[in-house]
Amino acid sequence: MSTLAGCGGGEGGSEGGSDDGKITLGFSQVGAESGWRTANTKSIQESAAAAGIDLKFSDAQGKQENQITAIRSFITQKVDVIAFSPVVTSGWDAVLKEAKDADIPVILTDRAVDSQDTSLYESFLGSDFKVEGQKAGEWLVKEYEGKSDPVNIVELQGTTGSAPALDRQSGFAEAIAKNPNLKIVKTQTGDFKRADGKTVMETFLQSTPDIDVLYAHNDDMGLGAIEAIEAAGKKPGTDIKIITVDAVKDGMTALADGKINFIVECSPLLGPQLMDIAKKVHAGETVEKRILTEETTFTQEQAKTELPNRKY
Ligand code: GYE
Repeated sequence: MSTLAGCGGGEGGSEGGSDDGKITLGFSQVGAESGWRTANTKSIQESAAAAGIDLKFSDAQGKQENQITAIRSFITQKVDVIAFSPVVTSGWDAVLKEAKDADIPVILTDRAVDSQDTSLYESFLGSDFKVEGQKAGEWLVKEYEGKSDPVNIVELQGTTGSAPALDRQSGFAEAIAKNPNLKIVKTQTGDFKRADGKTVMETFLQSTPDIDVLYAHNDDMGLGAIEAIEAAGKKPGTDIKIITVDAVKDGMTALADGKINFIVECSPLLGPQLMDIAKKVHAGETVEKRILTEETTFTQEQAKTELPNRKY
């Protein structure tokens, strides 16, 4: 495996990678914004090694332009397969067309693109973020069933324009529409980062004294918000109910400790399936256009049981 920093770089290994018989996979990762992402990177790197795939890994540090540069560099290096987790949904058509013209199959991992031409990629492996948002909203609808007081919800959104932020927002909004007492009073991005979750929650707490519920699009932002809530002298999980998405170890610990109330799982362990798909597309086999990962949800009680087994 070779690691390309930042903008992709051009070093590393054999041209095309096929002279040693190994498949070369160029992978452009979003960055290292969350515990989920760290676990996802580890899964991809370990599974590539286990599958005997030569991985060229590039960290885009949260920037689309870095991902485009990395993909172009993979094309120039004539890798066998390109995979990437698109930071935002839009703006990929040109570079995907370049990969197609170079006859290099592309696999979308974790996040979707909004390209109309679906022949620009072979497969899309990852979660259904809309369903995740719905599960979060459905839990809340149940929680407030039969109660008539208004419920003030604040929302910490993921990276603006990213598939998980768009879909977790719309899925949640759809689900809570069943109870008109449930109202989102503030919504703002925290970029999927713990530090941003904390600062945005601080401003929410200052402007809105009567927050009942926080819905955070990932555990990290929820964990940052917990710090802000505690600093404001309130009890997370009790004074303010908290719902998050991901179920990484730190999130599950806060859930078991009663600081989070409900977590919707989103699995970062996409590596083994990705390597499998890469081998198949390289061999010219047809693969499913959409491959969904299986996920569950966790209550505080379930988190206590699950925590000792949690791998990430
Ligand atoms: O939920 C968040 C990460 O795209 C599913 O990105 C992924 C999201 C994940 O930063 O923690």
